[in-house]
Amino acid sequence: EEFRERLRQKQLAAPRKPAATHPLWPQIEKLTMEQLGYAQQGVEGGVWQLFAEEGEMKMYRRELEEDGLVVDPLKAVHQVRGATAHEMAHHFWSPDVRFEWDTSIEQMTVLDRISSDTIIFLQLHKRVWPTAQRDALFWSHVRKIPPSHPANGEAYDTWIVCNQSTEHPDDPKDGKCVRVDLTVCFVCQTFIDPPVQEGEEITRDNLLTKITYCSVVNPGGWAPASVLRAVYKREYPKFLKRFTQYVGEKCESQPIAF
Ligand code: 18C
Repeated sequence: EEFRERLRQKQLAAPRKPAATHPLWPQIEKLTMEQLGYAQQGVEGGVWQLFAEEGEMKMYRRELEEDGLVVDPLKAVHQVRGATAHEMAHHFWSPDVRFEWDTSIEQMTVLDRISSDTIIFLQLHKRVWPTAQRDALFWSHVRKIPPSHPANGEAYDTWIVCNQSTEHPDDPKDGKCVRVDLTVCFVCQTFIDPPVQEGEEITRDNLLTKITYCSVVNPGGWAPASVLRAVYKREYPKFLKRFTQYVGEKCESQPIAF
């Protein structure tokens, strides 16, 4: 009993530890800032090809193979009304709601809580015929980016979630799956549009959030290029549409969380 209580106290205390003391921290810090810069680069210049478009949502990819495996980098942009960057980022990061919007998942385990903003996930993804089932083990970090030049026309705030494959001692390593290697970032910026007069209250009708989603997923083992590119083309638009609709509906009736 005493042991259990001590364990419980330890688990309760764990999320309060600052992530900065964790050995993964330098990597998390570096990748998060790199990915932010990468997400903020435009898609002009001819390397990105548009493959899906619906309303404000535009998805681009670059055909790329590594050791004979398709790893096509993806960059998607979208704009949605009625929810903030913080609300979007929170729902993308939180394990509590993942099954509400990510339909590519069969199982999800929180392997570790490094801090209140960083979690290590193990996810089992749905199998795609005729290839082996995939899983992913990655850290996921969420943070608010302080404004660099708080000026007119600039974003009200910016949030980022960054996911990257890693290793963990609690990895069951049962070898039943092929492990993918992923780097994903989800960047959101809130704009107050239309703007409000001084002293006037901001409502959900004044919220416009611009989203950029970037990913590079190495399938980790054999998968026919044609199947993979077909899954890619179908699943990414489905994900971003479903996710943004989900957050919009969920937040509609709640007070705005900046
Ligand atoms: O970013 C997303 N979700 C996050 C939280 O879950 C996180 C997860 C990323 C998962 C990356 C993909 C893992 C492999 C998936 C296998 C295929 C499942 C398809 C299911 C179809 C019924 O960052 C949102 C993720 C949206 C997922 C879109 C699917 C991406 C496919 C990309 C190619 C995957 C290569 C390996 C698959 C081999 C099978 C042909």
